[in-house]
This record gives sequence, structure tokens and C-alpha cells, in this order.
Amino acid sequence: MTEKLLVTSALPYANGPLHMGHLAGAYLPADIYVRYKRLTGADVIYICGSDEHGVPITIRADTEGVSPRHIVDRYHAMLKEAFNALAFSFDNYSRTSLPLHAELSQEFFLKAHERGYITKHTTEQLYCPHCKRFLPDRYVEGTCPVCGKAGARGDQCEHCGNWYDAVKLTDPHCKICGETPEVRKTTHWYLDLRKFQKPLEAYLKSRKDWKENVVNFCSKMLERGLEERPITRDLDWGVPVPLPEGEGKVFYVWFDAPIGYISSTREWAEGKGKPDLWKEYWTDAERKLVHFIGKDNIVFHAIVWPAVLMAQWERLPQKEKDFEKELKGAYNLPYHIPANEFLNIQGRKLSTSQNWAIWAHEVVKTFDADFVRYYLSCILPETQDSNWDWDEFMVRVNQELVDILGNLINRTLTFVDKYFDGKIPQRGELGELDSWMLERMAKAPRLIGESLDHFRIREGLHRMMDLARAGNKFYNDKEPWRTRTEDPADCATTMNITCSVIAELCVVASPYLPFLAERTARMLGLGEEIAKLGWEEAGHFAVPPGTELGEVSMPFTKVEPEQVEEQKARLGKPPQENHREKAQDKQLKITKEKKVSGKENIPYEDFAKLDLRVATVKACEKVAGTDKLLKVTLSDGEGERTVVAGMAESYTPEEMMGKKVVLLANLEPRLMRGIVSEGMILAGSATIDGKEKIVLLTLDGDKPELPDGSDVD
Ligand code: B3M
Ligand code: ZN
Repeated sequence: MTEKLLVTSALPYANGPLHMGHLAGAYLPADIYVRYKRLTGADVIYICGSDEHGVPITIRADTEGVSPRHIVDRYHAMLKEAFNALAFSFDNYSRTSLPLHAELSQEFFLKAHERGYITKHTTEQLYCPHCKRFLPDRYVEGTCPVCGKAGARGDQCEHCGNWYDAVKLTDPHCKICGETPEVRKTTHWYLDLRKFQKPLEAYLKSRKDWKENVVNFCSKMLERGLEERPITRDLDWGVPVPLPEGEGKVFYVWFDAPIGYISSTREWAEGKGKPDLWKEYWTDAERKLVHFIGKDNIVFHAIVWPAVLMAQWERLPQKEKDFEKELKGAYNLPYHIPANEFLNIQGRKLSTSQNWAIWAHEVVKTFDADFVRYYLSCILPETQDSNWDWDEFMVRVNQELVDILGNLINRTLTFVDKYFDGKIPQRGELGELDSWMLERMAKAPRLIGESLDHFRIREGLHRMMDLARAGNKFYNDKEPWRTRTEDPADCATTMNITCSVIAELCVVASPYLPFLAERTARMLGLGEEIAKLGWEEAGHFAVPPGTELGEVSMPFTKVEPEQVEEQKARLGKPPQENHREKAQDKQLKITKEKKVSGKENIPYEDFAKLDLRVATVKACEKVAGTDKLLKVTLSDGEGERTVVAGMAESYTPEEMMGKKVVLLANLEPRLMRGIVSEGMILAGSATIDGKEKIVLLTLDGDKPELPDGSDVD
């Protein structure tokens, strides 16, 4: 039976660029997993998008003095670009500021409200008298009420991962101005998690093979007992609370963000022209929902999110075995939540504010994206925090990826190129070594797949590289450089089998190294054939003899010591001036903020709305009973029209005749002195010696070349 999956990566906040910590946690393992599953023939979609709400965004906007919209536009674009550069294979990458997402989030809230899972309380909250606002979440910092660590955020402690109310912090202070906040009353809506205590306990029991870090976190939290949790905030950026008393309040970002997985799926379905297709992806009980996240997101994905989903169900399950049948037709709950630990950089905790981070868009400028994917796969923090070390990066890339995998490809293909006229030779009789290799080949996909099925991405990489190692050993043991003259038939067999190993690697390495896989398949001259191979099939694939190789070149160039030294030197320093971020920002600042006139800037689109054209005055007379007005008849390229113009004190009707003027043709018609005026004739005006002087805007001395109706822009 075809395996059905819906895989997600946590929606990254659109408040900064992508870094290796992100990739190691929720992204790279997911992309590898999904690419593998696709090759096994599973029915899988991979969903993600930018998280554009919440305090991480508004704080950034406040610090920079720009709008949240400005921030999310900038970083949504950057995130997408970085994911592309690293070959992320999302089926849909959405953003939570879309109307479709707001609608769905409100629907979720209203249903939960109707079912009695939402409560409302007026409570005391921190308010900054200096900034004149309530301080939600990260607007406030203090000492964690659970573990006692200083510098804890208002909603969650980075140190112990616990989630609490900001009023519980000791020594709170406003993050924007540093002032000590006071406590004031405000009203908010709460998700009554107490009602989900039992259902969640049963749910957790029903999840058999979850990772230890996830199970431990959840059990501890359930043991302590769940409480009501506020899910709204006093902010003006976010999804508005759809209730009459909800004015000025929006959802807490962690209420709407996971719903973003569904709205992104809906956007995907709409894009496919099948707007209802998303339902099957979220309600078919056979489809497994897999959320890849970092460990700081566990509580929201394994406790809060299942509760939000269950709040949409007809009724709440109470027992473990309820889960199988209750799921029919209702939203699926997460099937797996493979949460990763954190990634340190050069032995130190990653910090974006201190630029102790490796930025994706920077690193791909210097290194092959596959190098980054390879090294990250080697060090994924699957069971404990891990460390990115630049020297190790160089060693592992050069001595493993290049020397083992790259070398196998290079030595084999150049040999075929040179001694077999660039055509893959025929396999002859098989000897012991040949059979050994074929056996290894046949087993490899299952071995690697087994690792990947259990989210052991590092182990899978190792097993994939074992196949490349076996390929090299085979090559060495068969000594094709000797048999070429001594036993040409055996040499041909060796080369055919080695090429088959490489073809197999193009498939089984592709989840990790998509660029190399594609390049190599082309070098083999088998781009199309290999693209059609399935995962298991690849283990039995024999390259067709006679296949003409494509252009053979070195698959990789090694990392140079200077390159990693340069990277090390960047750490902890302010980001470089020519940062993409800065350039994009400059553009935004110029268009939006640089005042080029005393009036507000308008976007080009507004200017383009004006229908300005060349027109010729065909007739003109004074409007009876006025001093200033002329009734002008114009030929505008389509016909004639009448415009009433206030220029009689500067021009006589006779002077006007035959002039080529600039007409604003789509101005709303107005009734003036009983005449319908259809447009405006452009003119300059100024007060000179106390008298208003008007000078017509004409076309370079009334040159006749431009016919009436020509565009003016
Ligand atoms: N944006 C938190 C984070 O990036 C948050 C994840 C949302 S997943 C629904 O760590
Ligand atoms: Zn803490």
C-alpha cells in the first residue's frame, strides 16, 4: 500500500535570514526525508512557509523604526531565496500574512470557542508606562520563574524551554526602553488546556516510537498538569480576534502559526486547481502528519497544537484506543514530531544578535550547497546538541565527500572516457568480486532507507557513504588499470558495474546531495533514466552498455584552508556591509521612506493609473458669466470632449486654438457652471506680483509629430 505523508518544517519567523541552526533543526532533515520518501513512491507533500506574525516580527520592526509589513516582505523574500539556493523541495512555501490564513485561523478559534474550550479573563499584565503599551512575550525580559535563569523571555525560557505567563517573571524590564513595567488590567482569551489533559495523556500513550526528547518533555508537562493559556495579545499586527469585544487584540502567534501548515496546504491545493484536495491531506486517517521542528518548539507541537486540532473534533477522545476511530473525518493529529536539539558554532552557543551564526545566503556564496548539506548531515543534532566546526567542515568535505564519493565518480568516468571511447562497456561473466559488489548494491537502498524511516539521518548518510566506499574498494580490488590490457572483458565488467554503483548513488545520495546527483547522472549520460528510477530499483539498476557519457568533469573542487579561515574570522563580527539584507533594505527604504517631495511618496502603480494624453484644442470660448473659465473642446484621439479650464485670465480663446496640450483624460467628470467637464488640461501656475499666472503645458513648441491620443508618461 502506498504510504501517505504530509511533512512540514517549522515555519521560520520572517524576522531574519536563515542560518545553519535553523537548517540543522527543522529543515535539512525534513528535506532529506521527503526526497527519500518521494523516491520510494510514497504519496507525500512537503509544506512550509514564513511565520509572519508575532512579537519577533514587531520587535524587529520597532527596533528598526519600520512597519512589520516591511520586515516580513524583506525576510520572506530572503528566506525563499536561501531555501532555493540549498535545493529545498517544498511542495508549497506560503506565508501567514495571507488572508486565507487569517480566515482559517479565525474559523479554528470560533469553533473552539463554540465548543467551550476558550475562556475569557481580565487579568493583570505588564504594561510599559514609557512605551505606553502592554508588553507581550518578547517585549519583556526577566528571570525565568521555573529555572531561575536571567534573560528569560516573556513567554518562554530559552534555557529550560518552559512556557509561562510574563507576570510570573522576576525582575521584568521592557526590552525596547529598559524601564520596569507596571501591572495593568487587560482582557484576553484563553485556551482551556485543562480540558485536554486526559485526551493528551491518551494521545501521548498512543504514540509509540516518538523521540525521547519529545516524550520526556511532554510527560513532564502533563505531570505538572495543564492550565488555561492565553492565546490573544494586545498588538495590532496579527490575526484579529473575530469577536465583538476583540478589538485591538490579535491571536498569539503560537495559536495561528501551526494553522499555517493547513493554510499552506490549502494554498497548494488551490494552486493545483483542486481547492478541496487539502482536506484529504489533513483528514485521511491513513495519512501520517510529520512535523520537523527544533526542540524549543516541542511544547507547541506536541501539546498545544494537538489540543487546537482536537478542539475542532466532534468530541474529545479519553482513552488511548479512542484515537484510531475518533480520527475519521477529523483533523489528523501529528503522527511523528522528530525534534532536533541545537547546533552550536565553533563550540559556542549560536547567537544571531552577536552574529555568532553562519548565514545560509552567505555560505552558499563561497561553498557548493552540497558541501553545506553534507557537513550538516554529518553533524545533525539528532540526540544531543552538536557543533559546527569550520576545520572539521574542511576535513569532512575534502576527505570524505571529495576523496571518497567524488573520487569514485571521477576515476571511473575518466577511465571510461579515456579507454572505452566515452561509452559504458558491457558486463561479461561475473567473478566473486563482481557478485560481492552487486550484493552490496542491492542491499544499500534498504539499509539507508531503514535509517531514514526512523529519522536517523546521520546514520543514513553514513550508510550511503559506505556504498561509495564499497565502490572504491571494488575498483581497487579489480584493478582495471591492469586488466585493461591483461583481461579487457573483465575490465569492461568492472567499469560497467562501477558505473552502475554510481548510477545507484545518484539515487540514494540525492536526498542529501541533490546537486551532485543531478550533475553526475548527466555525466553518466543517463539523466532521464536515473530520474525515473525508484529507491529500491536503484539497487538493481544495470547501466545499459553503449551509453555515451556526457561531458565528464571533476565533480567537486576541494575546500581551501583560506576559505574556512575567512569564515572563522567573520564570526562575531558585524555582518558585512554588502549584505543582501542591506541592499534589499536600501531599496525598500528609498522607495518607501526617502521623501522626494513635500508630499507623501506614491508608488509607481499610482502614477500609472493616470491616463495622460496629447490632445488638440479644436474650439474654445469663454464660459458666460465667469472671468476665469474657458470651455475647451479637445480632440483626444478617440473623439472630442469638453473640458472646463480656469485659465481665461491668462489665455484668450483665440490663443488657445490649435494648441497641443496634455490632457488628464480619466479624471472623474464634474459639473461646472452647467457644463460637464471631462478631464483636466495640465498647466503650470504661480502667483506673480499678486496675480495668478497660468502657463499651459504644451508639447515642445506644439510640434505636430505626436498625434492626438499619444501617451504622456
Ligand atoms: N516560527 C518558531 C521558530 O521559528 C516558529 C515556528 C512556527 S511552527 C508553526 O522557532
Ligand atoms: Zn527557565
